Amino acid sequence: MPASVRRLRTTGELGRILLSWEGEAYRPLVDHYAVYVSEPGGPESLLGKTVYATFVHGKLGGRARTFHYRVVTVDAAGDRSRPTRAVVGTSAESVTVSGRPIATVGTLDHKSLEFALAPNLSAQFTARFGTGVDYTYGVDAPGVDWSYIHPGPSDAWAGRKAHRFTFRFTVDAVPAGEVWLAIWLIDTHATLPGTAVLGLNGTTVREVALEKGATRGSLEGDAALPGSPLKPSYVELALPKAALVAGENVLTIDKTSGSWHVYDALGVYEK
Ligand SMILES: [Ca+2]
Repeated sequence: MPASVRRLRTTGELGRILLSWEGEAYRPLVDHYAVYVSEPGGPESLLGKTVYATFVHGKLGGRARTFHYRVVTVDAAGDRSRPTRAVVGTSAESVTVSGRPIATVGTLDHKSLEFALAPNLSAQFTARFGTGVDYTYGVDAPGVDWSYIHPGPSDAWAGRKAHRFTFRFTVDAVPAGEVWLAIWLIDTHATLPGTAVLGLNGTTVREVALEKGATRGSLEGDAALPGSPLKPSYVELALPKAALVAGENVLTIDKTSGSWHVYDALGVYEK
């Protein structure tokens, strides 16, 4: 019987729980690790198999969710170890759940389908959005005025330049609480996810390095489908209150390096 893995650990992040463990890969020769999952009090099922000592339980959505995990080692002969003791993991709660929406575009559903040109008409981007996206909350429509795909300077099909997406929203007064930005993506380029510079009313907020995706979101728009290869990722951060104004606020997203990313939704929230 192969040995059970040791030190199974979980790390809760936004929309996902990371698992890692230590195992002896060669004594005996391990074929794969089988990861089992259950919700508290619920039945256990096979979550996935991996040859690595890490596993990502993803696409969990914005709510904080708790799961129990156990790992079984399966060797080359097909023999199975005893399962590890169950380890608990909890994903982080999104500001899209804990906060009050001020202005949003799109729906948080792991799909790009509500946006213009979705799911695969990137070839029309230059004709439709060659000067970038300029979207006013409450006036414009996601299916017409917000492109599903945001190209970067590495994209020959979009002119090899930095493209700006502008999101305008109006508040009667600067909110009392913290104001957060949430950008949910269904996918990015696998090797060149690139960086985006976020700005608010002309002030640079931050440069964000996007996570590597699967290079499929330019062609298909539903990461919620079972077995979808898409790799969603999330950016959530506090906006500087001093840069906010009563009246119209102008948020800008400049894709300054790398290739494209594809949106699931974007929003500004009071936390
Ligand atoms: Ca969506």
